[in-house]
Amino acid sequence: MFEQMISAIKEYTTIVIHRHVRPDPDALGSQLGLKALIQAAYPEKNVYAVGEEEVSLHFLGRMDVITDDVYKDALVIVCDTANTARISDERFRLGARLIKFDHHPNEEPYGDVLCVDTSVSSTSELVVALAEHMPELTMTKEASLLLYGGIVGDTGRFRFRNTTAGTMRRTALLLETGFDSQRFYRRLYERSIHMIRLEGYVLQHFEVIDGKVGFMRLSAEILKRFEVTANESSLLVNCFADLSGLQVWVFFVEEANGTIRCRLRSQGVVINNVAQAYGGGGHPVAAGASVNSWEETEEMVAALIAACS
Ligand SMILES: [Mn+2]
Repeated sequence: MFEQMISAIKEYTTIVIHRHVRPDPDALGSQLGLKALIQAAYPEKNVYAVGEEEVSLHFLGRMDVITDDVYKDALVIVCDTANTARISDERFRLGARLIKFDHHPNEEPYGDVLCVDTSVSSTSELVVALAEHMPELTMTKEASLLLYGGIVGDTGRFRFRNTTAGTMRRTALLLETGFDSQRFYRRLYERSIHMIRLEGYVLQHFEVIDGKVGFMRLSAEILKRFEVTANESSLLVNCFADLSGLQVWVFFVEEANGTIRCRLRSQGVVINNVAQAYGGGGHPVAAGASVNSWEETEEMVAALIAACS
């Protein structure tokens, strides 16, 4: 399955690598890891990584800024992106040849060459598999950290079902380069003291009804006191999810414009219908809506209690 991709990498002098919008560690890890491997093997080639920047993941690497004419006679590889609508930087169409390189179900088979394998944990793992089939690509410390980051991200630190024996074997190849995995974890999980203090506050003050329905209300005043923005506080939505017996929970955050953002989560009970009743939506077990008053948040909690009974 890698043959066409391998010959394309050998053939083209200019290679532009894309990935999906709002990148996660796997999108950036596979994109920048693949770039590092190709560049190390072929110093004479021009290899670029493009797309919008994600500030919280800057430590993984930064994007290249290129002009449209670079795409002329270029090979374009799109990592970790199931459908064209999610590709960051729509110039991916300007190249001479397009490769889809991904691990998601192949819903939209775009491109001239499709290199899609749903059996791997992540696109970063797929990059390691590619390197196993292409002796020219020797694993480097730099690429290892990036690819390890992607695998860690998509497997939830080797906890999710997608972690296979193959994942562990390929991860071992990365660890053998001796890169600093501790430094990586430190950067990935480091947070400001404001966020840690706010988490302490949330853990002290969230409420639980019948042991099943949890909720937290964060007013603009509290956010101001802890010096955390409404957006940043959304990272705490799962901070009490492991509570024994908890079935559904909702995180209410007052935004700068006075509306209250409601983030609903569930261990299995369908809750997106509750979000829909307030003009929101989402997945069956992770949904969101916005309301205009704290009274409405009480109604929403009542609706969640009803959904659990
Ligand atoms: Mn992925």
